[in-house]
Amino acid sequence: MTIRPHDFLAIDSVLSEEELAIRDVVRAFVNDRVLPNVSGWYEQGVLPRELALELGRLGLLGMHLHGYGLAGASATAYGLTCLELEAGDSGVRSLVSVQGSLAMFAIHRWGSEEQKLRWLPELASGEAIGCFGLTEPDAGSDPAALRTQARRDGEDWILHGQKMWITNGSVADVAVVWARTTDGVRGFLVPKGTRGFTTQDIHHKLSLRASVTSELLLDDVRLPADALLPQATSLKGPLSCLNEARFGIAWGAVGAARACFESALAYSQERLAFGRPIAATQLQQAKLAEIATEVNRAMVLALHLGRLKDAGGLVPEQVSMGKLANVNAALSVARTARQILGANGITLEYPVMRHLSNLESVVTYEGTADVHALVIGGALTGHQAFR
Ligand code: TGC
Ligand code: FAD
Repeated sequence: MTIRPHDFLAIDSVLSEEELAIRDVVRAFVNDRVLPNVSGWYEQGVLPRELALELGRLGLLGMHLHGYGLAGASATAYGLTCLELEAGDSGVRSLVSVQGSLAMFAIHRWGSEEQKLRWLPELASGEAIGCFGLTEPDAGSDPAALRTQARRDGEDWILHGQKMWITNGSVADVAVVWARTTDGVRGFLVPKGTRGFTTQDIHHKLSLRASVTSELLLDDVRLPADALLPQATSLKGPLSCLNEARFGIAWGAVGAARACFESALAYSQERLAFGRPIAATQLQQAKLAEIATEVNRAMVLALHLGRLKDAGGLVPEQVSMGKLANVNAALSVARTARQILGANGITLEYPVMRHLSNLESVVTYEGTADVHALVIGGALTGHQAFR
């Protein structure tokens, strides 16, 4: 067997035909639809809404969930999808993560039958967009400190508070909002246009620019009794959803890293310095060897988590290890790749700086690197060090 630079550890040989087929469909979509446009979207700070419809047509929204017309794909197939989407841009993977793993998963796992029938098919098709409101201005890593309140008024609920940094916020047709009640943290489905519910986009971002990020403002929003997600009765509700999205990020980060590696490898062959390709120098080869190793190691880890999840044996602490390790690896790959590209590496002509910049959001959202280190530390020592 000969070495293939783009698949050094021959990972393709351990993927099933179905997994490879799904991977190839998503890769083709990213090549045709995302890569030719993403630098423009990034510069303008937009992500076209119709992308959700196209992703829906491919069956990628909520693809790992069962029933309600959803694909019921394996966790590994979902992971490969996140990888390929994030090789395009973290913002595109975020759209799919938030839709499928946060909004749809919350409804699928914790919703009533009526809520599932009302929202899941529309969200799967991309005709409706969902968002997930957990973080607040004063409660990020510590969602137990959230202040948004839900109080009863007869049969109705009244929601009051503010959510911050919410992906898809202003474009969402339904927001999953987590709020404090006298019975603990509960989840509510808030449709767009509900009186008292407004959104405001967060501008001037230098990271994840091809993604909508918003504030949600809830000013005594009146909701009927059936807006409550009946099965989620504590913080475990939203945290279980995060677990799903973090799994996708552990894979997605490999895609961002791979794109940076491939860009640096190609550039190193073309760029001449001192009369020869920089790829022929020992220093650049050492860098290429280091980042290729990181990409492959991250892939092996992601695949292992996928196989564990498909076998029903993945626990949140293992997901934390995957998210921590693979996002840190991707950041390191992106930084090294950017240096290989020299001055060209700081422009949008190449994908590397865009990925590097995106990864600063990815390392922060869905639990910061510190939070995941503390989750792992707690599992190792038996001592919780958060509080
Ligand atoms: P703690 O007492 O540990 O847990 C409360 C209850 O939740 C359960 N639990 C989990 N269940 C499933 N998956 C997980 N990962 C879970 N973590 C905890 C736990 O078993 C317990 O259940 P029960 O039955 O005993 O009540 O809670 P804590 O308040 O001490 O907090 C622990 C900590 C710090 C790990 C947690 O708060 C945390 O994960 N903080 C980080 C917050 C975070 O990640 N926010 C992300 C917001 S969404 C987002 O960023 C979207 S980005 C867009 C994109 O994905 O693209
Ligand atoms: P803080 O919690 O204030 O942390 C600040 C620093 O302190 C970090 O370095 C952190 O690691 C550290 N720290 C905190 N606690 C400890 C501790 N106990 N010990 C040591 N260090 C600690 N949220 C949503 O709910 N939905 C979304 O869709 C969503 N999308 C996002 C999109 C983007 C682009 C971004 C950037 C964020 C998004 N978020 C979303 C919010 C994200 O989940 C939070 O930013 C993240 O959880 C961290 O919270 P924070 O920013 O308030 O940081």
